[in-house]
Amino acid sequence: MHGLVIRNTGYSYTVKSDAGEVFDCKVKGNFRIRGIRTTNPVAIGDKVTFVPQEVEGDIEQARQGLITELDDRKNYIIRKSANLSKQSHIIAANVDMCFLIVTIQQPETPLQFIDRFLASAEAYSVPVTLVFNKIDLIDDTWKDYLDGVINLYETVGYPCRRISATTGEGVEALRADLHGKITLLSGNSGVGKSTLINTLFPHLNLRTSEISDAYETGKHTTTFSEMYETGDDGYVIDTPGIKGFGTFNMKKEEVSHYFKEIFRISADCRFNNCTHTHEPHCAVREAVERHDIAESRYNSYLSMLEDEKEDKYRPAY
Ligand SMILES: Nc1nc2c(ncn2[C@@H]2O[C@H](COP(=O)(O)OP(=O)(O)OP(=O)(O)O)[C@@H](O)[C@H]2O)c(=O)[nH]1
Ligand SMILES: [Mg+2]
Ligand SMILES: [Zn+2]
Repeated sequence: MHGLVIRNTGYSYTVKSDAGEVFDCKVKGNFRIRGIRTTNPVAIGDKVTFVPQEVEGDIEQARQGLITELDDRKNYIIRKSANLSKQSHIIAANVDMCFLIVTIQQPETPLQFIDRFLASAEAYSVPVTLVFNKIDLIDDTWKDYLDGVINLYETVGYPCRRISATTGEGVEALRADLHGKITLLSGNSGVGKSTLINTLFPHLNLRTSEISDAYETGKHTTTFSEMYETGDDGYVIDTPGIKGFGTFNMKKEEVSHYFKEIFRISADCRFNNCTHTHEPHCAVREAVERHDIAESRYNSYLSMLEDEKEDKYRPAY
């Protein structure tokens, strides 16, 4: 049989067959995907072939199956796994677009985290919308900063939205984007991914919890990924919050291709293999000096070049 992985609990996968039946599947013993070492050989959004298993006795038990094959992926979002530095984690496969949920306060999302996520999505040309949540918490001191960050990413070429998942402000405007699409929601823990899904689809009633007072960080409330039908042939994928975003398997010379504005300007560098670090007549560094390229974006770019040198995962991102 053939189906779609709609839930990943870490040790089993829920697969919805093409006929609409749901199976609880394991992955066949030594099943490995081509060359990539991942903590999850099968990811949410994967299309798979599976063999239904007979479960003796208990007819109440969920239907079971064994995943034997994985369809080629249209795309995937991958990051370096937090504790196993040589391993990667596929956040989701075959998505049409991403909402990266970010907050300026409670918790504060580092710009470098945003840039790393954007670059990884760019590798497969997956469109990303930056959804700035918790705007109800923004006071005068933070308003200018929020405006500046939004201006930065809109200038680079990413749509930005301002919402409050709790008051509902701006949320309805997102619904049209979701229409007929598979949308991945990602971001740090506590930014309000599950709350946003609840506001859009109240019947789902997903678990959420307050961020910790002491550290203003999320509590990793969502522990596995799940896809929910939006009722118009679309799905939203809720995922566990991620702390850092180590990039995975990116060639040094590719990194600049994934920063839209750096890539555009690099056409004017004197050397066509310019790494924009030390070379003379580097149009990118000149643009940084003129403030045509934001220093934060350039620093993120440099940090990703460093990633490729180091094996270690650095949790600061
Ligand atoms: N003030 C305010 N609080 C919000 C908003 N959106 C979410 N929250 C609160 O933020 C906390 C965390 O929300 P969650 O939806 O659990 O966050 P999450 O991104 O799903 O977190 P993980 O599942 O841990 O990755 C909850 O207490 C929410 O009520 C918002 O727009 N404004
Ligand atoms: Mg959650
Ligand atoms: Zn250059």
